[in-house]
Amino acid sequence: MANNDASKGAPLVGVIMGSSSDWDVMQHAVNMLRDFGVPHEAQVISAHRMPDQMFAYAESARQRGLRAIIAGAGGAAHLPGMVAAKTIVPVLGVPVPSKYLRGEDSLLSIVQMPKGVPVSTFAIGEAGAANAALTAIAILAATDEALAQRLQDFRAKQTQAALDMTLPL
Ligand code: RP5
Repeated sequence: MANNDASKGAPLVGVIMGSSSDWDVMQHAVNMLRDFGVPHEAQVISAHRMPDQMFAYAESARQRGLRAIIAGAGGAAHLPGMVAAKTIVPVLGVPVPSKYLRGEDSLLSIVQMPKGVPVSTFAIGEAGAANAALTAIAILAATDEALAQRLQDFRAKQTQAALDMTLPL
């Protein structure tokens, strides 16, 4: 079941993940999109447990107006690659930490796409999820000046925070 941020119109970014257990990580993407006021949707789509729904989601994504898909998965993380195989909407892959290999398996599963069907791959865990959202925002900002300004302001705030840092000398 999709959770839409419906107050802001039709979703421009889809956030999908292989399990509700991925939410701890993937919420960082959703929170970032919400902070920037980007219309988005979020839902569980498991590549190996709901392959038909995964294909339907990917096949309809462009027509529904999605401009980017953030896909998070752990372990043998085939969700981002299989979604990318079925749509030309940019897919941003987030490796979710796994129980035994701590996400190195997820990272390699997502990043090693064969030539021709790219998945832009991010860091393992919450930094990756947040940065995937920032990249989706940057994609949208190319044609949305107000959003571009909010992204510039976000960067400026980070710069100021770093400038204000002191060391306990
Ligand atoms: C993957 O398997 C999911 O993306 C998740 O990271 C992992 C474990 O899923 P659950 O067993 O917690 O549902 O499909």
